Amino acid sequence: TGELTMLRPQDGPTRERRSLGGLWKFRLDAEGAGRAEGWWRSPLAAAVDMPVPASYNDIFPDAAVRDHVGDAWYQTSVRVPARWAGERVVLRCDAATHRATAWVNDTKVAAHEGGYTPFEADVTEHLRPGADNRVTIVVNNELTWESIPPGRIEERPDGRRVQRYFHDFFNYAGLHRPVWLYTTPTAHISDITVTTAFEDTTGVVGYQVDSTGEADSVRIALFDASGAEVAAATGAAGTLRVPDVHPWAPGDGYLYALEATLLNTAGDVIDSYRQPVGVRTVEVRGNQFLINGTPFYFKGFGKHEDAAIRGKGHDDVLMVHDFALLDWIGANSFRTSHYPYAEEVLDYADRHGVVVIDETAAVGLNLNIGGGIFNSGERVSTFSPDTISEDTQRTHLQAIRELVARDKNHPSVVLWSIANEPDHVQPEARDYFTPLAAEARRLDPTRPVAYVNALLARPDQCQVTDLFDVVLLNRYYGWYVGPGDLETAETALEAELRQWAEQHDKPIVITEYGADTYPGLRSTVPTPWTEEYQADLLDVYHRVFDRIDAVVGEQIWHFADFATAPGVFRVDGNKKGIFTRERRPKTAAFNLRSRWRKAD
Ligand code: GCB
Repeated sequence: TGELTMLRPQDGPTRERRSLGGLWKFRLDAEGAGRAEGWWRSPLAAAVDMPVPASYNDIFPDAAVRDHVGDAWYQTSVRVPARWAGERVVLRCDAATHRATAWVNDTKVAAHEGGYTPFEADVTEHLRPGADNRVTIVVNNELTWESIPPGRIEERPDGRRVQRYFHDFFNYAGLHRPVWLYTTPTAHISDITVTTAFEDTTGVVGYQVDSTGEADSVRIALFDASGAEVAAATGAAGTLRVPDVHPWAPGDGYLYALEATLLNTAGDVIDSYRQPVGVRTVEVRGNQFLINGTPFYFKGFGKHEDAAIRGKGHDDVLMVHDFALLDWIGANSFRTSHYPYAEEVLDYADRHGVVVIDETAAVGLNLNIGGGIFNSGERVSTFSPDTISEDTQRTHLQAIRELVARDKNHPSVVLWSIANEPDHVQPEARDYFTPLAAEARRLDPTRPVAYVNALLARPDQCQVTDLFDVVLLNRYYGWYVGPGDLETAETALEAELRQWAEQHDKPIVITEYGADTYPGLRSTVPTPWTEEYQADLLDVYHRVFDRIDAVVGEQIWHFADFATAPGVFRVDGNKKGIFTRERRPKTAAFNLRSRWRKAD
């Protein structure tokens, strides 16, 4: 089909995985010598140990590592079982931020742009089963006008290169997610696409299985959560019907398993893959957001993949804990602000019935936030051949394609967010976003598409809202606008939301609102940065939301405190968390818990 295929590696009767997690050799290469000298050809010299997965930035007490700009080399040596000979072997990297090139032994096998989606390469010809093999990955963290997210590199008089960017989280880099070697048979299943619907109480599961190589037929079986077969079919594409289906629903992460089996003419199994399936529908109707035909109200947070020491490295410990906190506080959803999260996170959301707004890494496409570029007061045109251009748009388009290809089968994902707070006031924004919105819809006609609107654009100023299905708003009345004055915040917020509701017949989700809060700072009178101020500000917003029908969701900024680039607006990072970076609750957490856990 020419589309991207991103089936996750899995173990099974015909497949085997090997995680390459652990300590790799690591070396920074600010001068870019390694590419010229061919560092992949031999054991990496002058290397230190680096854990994978993790960001490399905070592992050492060393500003040169933390603030490094340029290439960083990772290398490991791996032996895989001799029985892998004859199988197709694939190297897969779940994320390398922001781009990478990979070699197996002396051969370059892959290059990929984009820090939060996977890439892989067939390495059958280059990997010697049973012998020692070198796997080398060079990761580059530079952000430019062509990358998503964008950025620019400044040179200091002493020749140092400094990375600047237009988004509010630290530019962590490295191998953030697992790296795998895995096998498939030569003829194998390359992709599966599932769509779901209902006819009364019957679930209708549409499927398409793509495969490569010689195979005679495809057999499909659908199992319920107890392992009982509930439907079966033959053929690479078709429809399964499940009487008395158990729907996937918020709070009820019920999953079926669709097993696809490739068979040869003799009826032998060639390949087999199990795809989890949640049967649910998503629909925008007027100003309502419906899941399974029932109005849904989003309660939750914008999050980050962020923690002390490991940075953006995926960690099951933190993941399970974060989901436990979401449950404790009564949240039913989150947004993957501001990039696609690890697939482990979406799997977990699927299994636990947590609803996800899935976002690309297109953040910071606005050069006029915060008083112009880097608070210089200088007004710049966001969209121009020298800034956000057709080249940026091309990278952005690819980011959307990879997001949808990777996440299309997750029932938890109910909405695509293709950008956070881009410039949507300049008329060029329309030309920029029209093809992007169209491509997202073409790739996935089953989910609504949105972008996140920043506080600078009122409904009559925004150039792009009508291109999208849902209005997502980030608002900071009482914080960036009128800090300390919650009375004005309440009136201004309500007036603006009413304006949105009148001008667009679409559901509105407030995807950001909040206040920086230094834990332990208390006050009897409204004082920004105190725990009371954060709690009071949220109460004000909630009163307003409850008065406006079109508001169908509240996602607070932010779940937990997180690291940012240094700046006078930040105290060792962004402190808008309801939890600290160590996941301790601030005062507002208890207010939220009583609001969100009370019966609807
Ligand atoms: C925003 C951005 C988010 C920032 C937040 C803030 O509008 O979307 O990335 O962290 O504001 O705290 O300033």
